[in-house]
Amino acid sequence: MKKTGETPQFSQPATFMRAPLVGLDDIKPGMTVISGAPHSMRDRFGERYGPRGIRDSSMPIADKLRNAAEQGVVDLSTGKTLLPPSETRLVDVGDFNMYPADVMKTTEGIAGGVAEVVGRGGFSVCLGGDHYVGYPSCLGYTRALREAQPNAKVGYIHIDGHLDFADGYGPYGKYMNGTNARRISELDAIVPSSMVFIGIQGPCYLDQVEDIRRLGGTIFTSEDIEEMGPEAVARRAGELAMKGCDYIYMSFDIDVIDAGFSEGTGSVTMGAMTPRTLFKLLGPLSEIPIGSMDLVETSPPLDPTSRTPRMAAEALLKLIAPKIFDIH
Ligand SMILES: [Mn+2]
Repeated sequence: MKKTGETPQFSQPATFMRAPLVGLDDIKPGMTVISGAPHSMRDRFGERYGPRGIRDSSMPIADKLRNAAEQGVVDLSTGKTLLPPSETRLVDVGDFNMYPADVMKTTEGIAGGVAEVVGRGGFSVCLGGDHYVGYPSCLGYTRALREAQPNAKVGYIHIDGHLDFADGYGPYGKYMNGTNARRISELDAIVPSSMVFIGIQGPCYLDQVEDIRRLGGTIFTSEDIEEMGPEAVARRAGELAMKGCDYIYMSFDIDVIDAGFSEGTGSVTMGAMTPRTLFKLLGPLSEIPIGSMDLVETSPPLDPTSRTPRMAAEALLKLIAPKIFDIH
């Protein structure tokens, strides 16, 4: 983002979009704050390398923008020009404390870190890690929010190939990457009837579908997106998630994209959304009042082409562009 001198993309420590690496005390209200939660417990493994991989894959994008910074870049589909602002609105605080053999301690590491970011007025973007990370990230967000506004209500948007609404999962128990949305539904600030699931693909566990419907939540499958169009789904999801709520928390699992495009993820989906459709969905979603978010399940070791972390970086940039660029 900032001009960092003449360095090629493989040079210098990787931060997201070459954002300055800062401490928590440097966060100013309105900043977009990238953090990492390199946690993974099962499946094909490797999601713990997600934060590092996404940061790495964002470097060539940052350099492309840096080289164009004088005049900015233009999005020909919208006619809008993106210009990096004179003072950066994007920072990277590195990774939160992880305890690979103690999931509850890791939970507090992430929740405590996100609460610090949000408490200082930052828009928190926590990079996973497997999808369990979504729960502690949302826990930290609602904790800090409720400290400032004790009655704040939060809706939830879950972009994912899967529902992740199990109460427990075999030997992994209640705190793993299949129970995260359920744990979020139990938080005081969350309004379960304002939980919206987008991009669900393939067979789902019947009890999870029934539980979500019983609570009043909404599910848009990848087929719904094809039929209704991604823009319409995004707008409807924004309305549903804001119903009776002040803000939205967003949890974004990269496995919402078809495995043909991004195989580097723990639980692949076949016949799912294309990147083009996803980007059309993210445009309108970038304009709704999301309070904080996570981006999870990127597993760089499973993708020798690095397409998956690159996809994650580009998708995230699409979502946060209105916050970090001057748009004309
Ligand atoms: Mn998931």
